[in-house]
Amino acid sequence: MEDKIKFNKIKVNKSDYKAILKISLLIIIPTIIIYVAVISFITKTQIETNIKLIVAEQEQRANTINFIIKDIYNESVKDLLIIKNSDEMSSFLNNPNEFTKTEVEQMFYRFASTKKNFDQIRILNLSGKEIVRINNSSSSPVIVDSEELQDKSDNDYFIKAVNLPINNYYISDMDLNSENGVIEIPHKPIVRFATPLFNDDGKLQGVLIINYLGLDFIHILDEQFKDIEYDFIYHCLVNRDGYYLNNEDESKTFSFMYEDKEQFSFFETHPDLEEEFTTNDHGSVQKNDIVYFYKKIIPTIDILSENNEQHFWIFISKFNVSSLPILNEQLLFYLSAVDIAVLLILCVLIGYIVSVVYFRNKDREQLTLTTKIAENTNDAILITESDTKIIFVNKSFEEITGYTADEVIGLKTNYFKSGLHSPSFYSQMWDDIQNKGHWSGEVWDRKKDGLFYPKLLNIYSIKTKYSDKVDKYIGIYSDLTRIKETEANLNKLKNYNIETDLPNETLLKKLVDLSVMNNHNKPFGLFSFSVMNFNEVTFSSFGVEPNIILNDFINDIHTLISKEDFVAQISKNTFAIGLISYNSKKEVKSFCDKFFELNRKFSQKMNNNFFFEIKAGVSIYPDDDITSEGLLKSANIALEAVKESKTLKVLFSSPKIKEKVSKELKMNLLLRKAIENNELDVNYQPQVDSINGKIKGAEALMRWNSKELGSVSPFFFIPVAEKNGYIIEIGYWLIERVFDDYNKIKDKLPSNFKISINVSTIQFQDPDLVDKFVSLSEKYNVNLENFEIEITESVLVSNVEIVNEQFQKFKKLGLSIALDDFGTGFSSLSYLKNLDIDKLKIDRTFIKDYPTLDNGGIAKLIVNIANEFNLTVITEGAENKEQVDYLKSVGCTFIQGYYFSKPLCFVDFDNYIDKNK
Ligand code: G
Ligand code: G
Ligand code: MN
Repeated sequence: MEDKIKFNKIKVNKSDYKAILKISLLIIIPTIIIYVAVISFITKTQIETNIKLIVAEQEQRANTINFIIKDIYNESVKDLLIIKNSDEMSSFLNNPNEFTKTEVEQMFYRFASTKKNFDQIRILNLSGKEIVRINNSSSSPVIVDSEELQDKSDNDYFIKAVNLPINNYYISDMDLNSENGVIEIPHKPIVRFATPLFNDDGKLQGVLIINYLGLDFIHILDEQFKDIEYDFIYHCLVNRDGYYLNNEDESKTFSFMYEDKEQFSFFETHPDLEEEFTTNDHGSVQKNDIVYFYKKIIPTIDILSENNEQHFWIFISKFNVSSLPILNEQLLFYLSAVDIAVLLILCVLIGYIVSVVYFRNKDREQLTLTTKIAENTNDAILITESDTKIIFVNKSFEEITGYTADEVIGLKTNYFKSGLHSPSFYSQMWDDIQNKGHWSGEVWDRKKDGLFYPKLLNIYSIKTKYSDKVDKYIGIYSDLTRIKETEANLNKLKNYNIETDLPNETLLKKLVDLSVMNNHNKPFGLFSFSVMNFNEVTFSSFGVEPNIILNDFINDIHTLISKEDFVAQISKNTFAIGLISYNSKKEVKSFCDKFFELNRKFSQKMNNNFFFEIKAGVSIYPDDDITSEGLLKSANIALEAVKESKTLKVLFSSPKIKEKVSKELKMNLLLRKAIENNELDVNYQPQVDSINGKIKGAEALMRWNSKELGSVSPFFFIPVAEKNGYIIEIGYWLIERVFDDYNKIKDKLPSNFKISINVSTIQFQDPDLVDKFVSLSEKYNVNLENFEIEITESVLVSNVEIVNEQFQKFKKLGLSIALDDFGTGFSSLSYLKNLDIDKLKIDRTFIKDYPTLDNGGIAKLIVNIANEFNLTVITEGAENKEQVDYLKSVGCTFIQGYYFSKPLCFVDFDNYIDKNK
């Protein structure tokens, strides 16, 4: 109807601008404050996260550096021992003469030509004189002439090494090489690996020394940071005492070798950090705006020998918080130019919108109010412009007069004159309206069909807010002949549940719709709940009327809610609560807590005799829907979803839940019949020792061939089964089936053959699982040492001790334990250290892209880690020969993957074994 109202042109004056400015500022100032607050908050948290990320990145790189350097040390010690134990060396030591010496020199020569990092290989005699020496700094090794051999008896490494017992070795700190007592230029950082030499009679003959080119370590460091995107980070490597081994300022590197060394220590310039950096293994410190990360690089952990102190270097990263990329572009208050532009545009926009709304309202203010009233009254209402042209009539007007709005709008009011009143009657009427603003009296008019009728007429004149001129006239009148019906009784029948006197679904919807209308978009909740396992027989056997109990409970609910809220009954055991006064999801959540607390207390009050479980689904206006119908439906879907769960009591509706629920409900129903309908099956994927190609074991993989859905991947149905707890039952089914299958082929299998069974985290927590393994192994007479369980890292989330206790129970039975999908979860090394597992399964992700997109570094690293912790390691997902060869080369010989075989059904698996025995 409003669109039929025509507007006059409005005059604008100064006070309008003032009002607009005032309203605009009232909106703009808080907007700016909120914007600035939000941006600074976001930026601050961003900075904090960035710092954490950067520190984590540094740590990762430092770990890698450490890992690689340690590897080099291990290799070098091995080489030292190979040389020492060589036949040539032995002949020379037992029978030193020119011939055996030449043999040794030749052997050194060969060694040096393959090891470019060995700068020198030397033998020193008992008095510290070099007797054999290979220099390896030019393109090919050089056997040094005897005249050029030097006396090294004063050198630390000689003194340390010559005093070592047999089979021990000494590793020096890294410093610069010197020749004839002078530091060699250009600088050549060296680490010396030395071991004493004994002849077969156990007599000390001299010392073997390898000079390892330390530049290698420096390069590793540089390489780790060459491509890094954080170019504002400063890195350095210092030795135990804080002297620089590597520094962007090269003049400081190794300067401790010279006299003015104090200036070149990191700790000299950062004395407050020395204690922390030298005592802890790693960490980060923030001083003012500078963030430091440090980590000890310990190269020699495995190969410490007597008399050798623990070497360590310290890797240090340092950066200024203000140089973080996000901070670079800030102008003020953490705002960037873009933010300021956005703010300006926002201000202009607000100003514009305020003006538009202001001028619209100015004109419409009264009219909207009156039309609103007009729509909802039984009296006929007619509004005219100041010239008495009709601009609006309401429904009652149409009913009383028989004219439609379209027919009368635009006409003047005198069109309806009956002619029964004199002109003076009308002029008196207009005088009153002009002077007093109001006239009231009985008037006879004509309806459309021509009938005369009496009406009680009130006419008001309405002046504009901004001038004294009459703007509109409003006429209000009742048809005195109309009779009203009373609908009270009918109302009750239609809207209430007769037994409980609670509003029924119809009224619930009306009330919700009313709330939507009156609430001006304030959020509210609709809480639908079902009383489950409400066993009337039990109740009755106690001589109680079940309905009375339920009524009591409903009455108690009323103590939780306010006047605006209401409880309705949807069906016998399903109710809904309109949580109109709960204006956010958070508030509705707090209601849920109170509700279930009430439920618990109520059961207690009844001495737990009449316990009934309640499940609830919740929808929120306007997030889930804006109609009562939709809100109730959403809440009920959530209710259906929560009924499927064993543990959950309440669920909030969401589009995801809606979709998931409908899919899952279907899968749920079908899955429950899967065993019965013979739809489950087990496949076996061989696990192979790639060195000899022999099959060592197999992983049992569940398969579901649903009649309705086709073959469903475990990726989909395992989570559903985990959710409804059915995983336990199908898990038992699988174990039983695997035992049965195993018995059919066991005679062909080696005694150490293992079949691994995936155990989901939910199953793992099942208290009966251990007993079940025992009873099923007895039933099928299998030895559990031929089986393994695979768990994923999510099992490890709970307390390590509890998990280990559970592991012990499995291990006592003979089962071994493998950690599945390693590297994809939170792969914490500390877990590996503390957990009693037998095997690591490297996830497919770490080999699938080798060699095109991935150099296999992580797989190699994990193999090394596994070796370090003495774990068997198997990689899954190798699909081609290249990948298999690579895995072999890094020491992972157990492989499960398509290259050897896909998962096979039992018959095919049986054949595979025959072929690969
Ligand atoms: O074959 P593949 O698509 O088969 O298996 C997919 C995922 O399902 C794997 O992560 C595997 O661990 C898991 N899975 C396969 N069978 C079982 C089973 O019997 N129990 C559990 N818990 N997980 C399984
Ligand atoms: O339980 P787990 O996540 O380890 O399950 C192993 C999964 O890996 C199974 O789905 C199995 O089918 C799959 N798989 C095993 N080998 C290969 C392979 O070589 N290529 C691919 N694409 N998948 C594999
Ligand atoms: Mn697995």
